Amino acid sequence: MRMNMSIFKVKVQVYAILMLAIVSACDYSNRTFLTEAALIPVPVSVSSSKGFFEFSEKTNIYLVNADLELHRVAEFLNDYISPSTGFLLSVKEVESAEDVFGVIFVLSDDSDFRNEEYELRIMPNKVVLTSATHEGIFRGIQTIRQLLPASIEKQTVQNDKWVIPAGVIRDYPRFQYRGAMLDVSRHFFGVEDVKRYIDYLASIKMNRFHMHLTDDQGWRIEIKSWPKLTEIGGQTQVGGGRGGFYTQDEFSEIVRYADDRFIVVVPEIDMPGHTNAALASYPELNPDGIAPELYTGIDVGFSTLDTRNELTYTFVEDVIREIAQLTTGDYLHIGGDESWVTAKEDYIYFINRVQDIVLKYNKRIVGWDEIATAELRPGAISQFWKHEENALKAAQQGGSIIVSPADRAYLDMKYDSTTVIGLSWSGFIEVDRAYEWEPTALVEGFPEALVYGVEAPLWTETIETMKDIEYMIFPRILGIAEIAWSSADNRSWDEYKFRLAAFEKRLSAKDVNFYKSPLVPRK
Ligand code: TNX
Repeated sequence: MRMNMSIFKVKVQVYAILMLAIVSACDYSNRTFLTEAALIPVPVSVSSSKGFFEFSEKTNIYLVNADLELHRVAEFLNDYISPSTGFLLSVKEVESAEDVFGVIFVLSDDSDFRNEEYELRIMPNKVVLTSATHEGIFRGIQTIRQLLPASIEKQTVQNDKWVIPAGVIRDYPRFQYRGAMLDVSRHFFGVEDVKRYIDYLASIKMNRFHMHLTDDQGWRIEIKSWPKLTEIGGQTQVGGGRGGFYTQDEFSEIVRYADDRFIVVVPEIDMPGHTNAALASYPELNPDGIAPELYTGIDVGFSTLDTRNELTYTFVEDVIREIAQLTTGDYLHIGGDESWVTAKEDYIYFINRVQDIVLKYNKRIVGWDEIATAELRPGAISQFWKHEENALKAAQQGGSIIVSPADRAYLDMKYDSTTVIGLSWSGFIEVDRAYEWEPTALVEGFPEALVYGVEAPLWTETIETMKDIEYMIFPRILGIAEIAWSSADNRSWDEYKFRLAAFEKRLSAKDVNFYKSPLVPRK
């Protein structure tokens, strides 16, 4: 009997160990190998070796081939880790990575590196991050940040061991355009909120920030030649609240903040529809000379600029000129969606003329997929959100597309029927649905080479606060970032969901509000 009991005990122990092994095989939180780190987006290649690198207050950051810009980029590592570690790493210039121990950033002239590509070699005595560009170093710093324990995201000093597992990561993006949009018209969000949004994009290696600056409910960017756009058109928002707008100085501050993080701002002036705020500001833009009331509801498709009035083009050119001067990036987004009260031929006439104005100011045209019903000008990019026939029309004209499928990538859609905020016109989008799709396979017959990138839009009819923003974007935006960055064969939901479970600890440590999906296997 005694004998049997002890065999039984041993069996129980063996089962317990086995169970533990199975459970922990799915738990990324205490991983000791680099290949098991819960990185999002998942890198192109990762290999593990023995040991760890440990950060301490004595760790230095060494720069090889330093310039001012590399110094600036290096300080991001301090910015990210100082609050929780209490360390302020000194930054020093050296000739080579050979004889020093610590964190080493190498700006390499190796032409084998693609744009944004980086290599991270982690050894027990040094971490060497190499790239041919400052941008690549910046992306690599995001990886270092994610390799540290989740508590690195806390804003007070933590008593933790700041170790990262040894090995090598080689990494570069799949798509050139990896972005998210924020609608600041339906509800206005101030500069601090926008900066926070930009920080979120930077942390997951996104490089484009699309700002939906104008719509029926509000004009949010100061235009010096047409001041009433914001004086009147910026006064309110959905629900009748205070609204607001960015002065040109504030907008420039946003552009600079994004540039500093290697994120290009894509400004959108939506036209000829979605223009009630402009029409309410200037009676002369209306065919009958009478301004409509400001609008605080959430209907779409009821407003249009007068496409056959020359004053409209004076207005559009003034706006485009000022916006073009304020932005450092290549793009100018002209909207073009849901112009349901513009006659088809007027719409085409308008989009063609506006494209020429954009080109006159040396910007690249971007517009919602409807713009492909007009004659796309060279370099024009159509943003596929809904109409497959428009994506194909763009391709026939040699135009590339950014993919933002409304039933996969729209961050304003409810997760399920119980989600309190959000819309559901394109269905519910659970976290797996936002992750399990392939950008080049959305439209049958669409040439893969013309897919320029991936973007997740956040429309804000029902989104009023930063906490609301966080709840709708997290965690779905992580999946979109991975689709945009990582190679298709490195992705599967069944593996990703465990990385997501680990990543949630980072979001919690950062005090980010997020949707706790029942599909995520947290413990
Ligand atoms: C459609 S997507 C719109 C927006 C709305 C959004 C709400 C697109 C190009 N237009 O005006 O805000 O649906 O989900």
